[in-house]
Amino acid sequence: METPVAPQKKIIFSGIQPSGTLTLGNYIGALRNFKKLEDEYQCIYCVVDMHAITVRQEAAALRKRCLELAGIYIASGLDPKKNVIYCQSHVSGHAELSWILNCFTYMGELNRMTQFKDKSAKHADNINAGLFTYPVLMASDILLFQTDLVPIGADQKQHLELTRDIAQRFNGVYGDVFTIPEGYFGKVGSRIMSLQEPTRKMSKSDPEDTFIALLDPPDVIRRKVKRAVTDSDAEIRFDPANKPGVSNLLSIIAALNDQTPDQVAAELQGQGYGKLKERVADCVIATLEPMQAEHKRLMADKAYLQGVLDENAQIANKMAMKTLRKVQRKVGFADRGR
Ligand code: ATP
Ligand code: LTN
Repeated sequence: METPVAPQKKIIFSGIQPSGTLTLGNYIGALRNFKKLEDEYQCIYCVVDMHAITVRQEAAALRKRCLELAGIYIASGLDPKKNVIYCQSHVSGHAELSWILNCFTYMGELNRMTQFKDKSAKHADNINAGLFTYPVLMASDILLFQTDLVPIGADQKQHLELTRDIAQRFNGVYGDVFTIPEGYFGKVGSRIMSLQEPTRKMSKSDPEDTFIALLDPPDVIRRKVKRAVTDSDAEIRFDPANKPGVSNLLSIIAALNDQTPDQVAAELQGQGYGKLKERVADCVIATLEPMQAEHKRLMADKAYLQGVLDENAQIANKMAMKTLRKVQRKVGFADRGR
């Protein structure tokens, strides 16, 4: 199994944390876009297990979820012969660059990160330094590969902007070392909301009934959608500020069918919320069922998945080392004898 890296192509990098079962938000906001970019770019997709431990994880469960997430990448249609799919902790360059970039990032910048504020509020008993410097590790992931484009959900925009600031600051001192990356956001669905609290984003580390998991069976999907919070005026209209629940459901259908939420609303004009929810469940199930079948097949062949991760980590490592060595030299670390 050989993953040919095409250096002449522009580079895409993105990562997902193995911090829980992936949600429909992760799929619509990130994963779904990965496949679209597969041919045009050299894509690198990472299982960011080092980011995941900023919140306490059970070791055996985390290990299992890393393999599971690699399986999800492949089951979503990404060809592991074209895309570099690997685990962050297998490439030491992430941690090494992160240390250097920590020294080029200001406390004030990190203090402004909304994800840090949200997560500190959620995990008040464990506000660790890793949670604080999480965005620097993310910047290192991206900059290590001279990434041109980063497909992410809207919640990661602030982290990407910080990445660009750090890169520009570093380049300002040492010359053109890093490529300045751009974000790639889907037109619809870059922020899928919680089914129970539609003013908050759907998140895999929230309670079960707030999200649809990519591996939920059809009856569970129907049940969760049926219980999704809407409103009491019974009009199907896309209006996120005043009708967050209904608008979220419209966005889900729109994203999965490549339509706009207004088009979907027009199609469902005059129908009740029961019909809307039925449409949501049908679309989600039709999208997820084939992926679930493929994922099940892959999970039965752990040796194959392990092989993909091992081989791709070597490729990623080679790519990462080029940037890392250059950065180390620029900042003045001692030369190596050989
Ligand atoms: P956690 O709850 O553990 O913080 P998460 O569900 O937010 O995790 P991540 O692994 O942090 O998921 O995110 C992976 C990718 O999915 C990122 O690009 C992120 O922007 C995107 N994403 C996450 N949640 C949503 C959402 N609700 N809508 C759209 N995109 C999302
Ligand atoms: N921080 C992201 C996950 C992530 C990532 C990255 C995304 C870590 N490293 C590099 C894009 C590029 C998150 O919490 N969703």
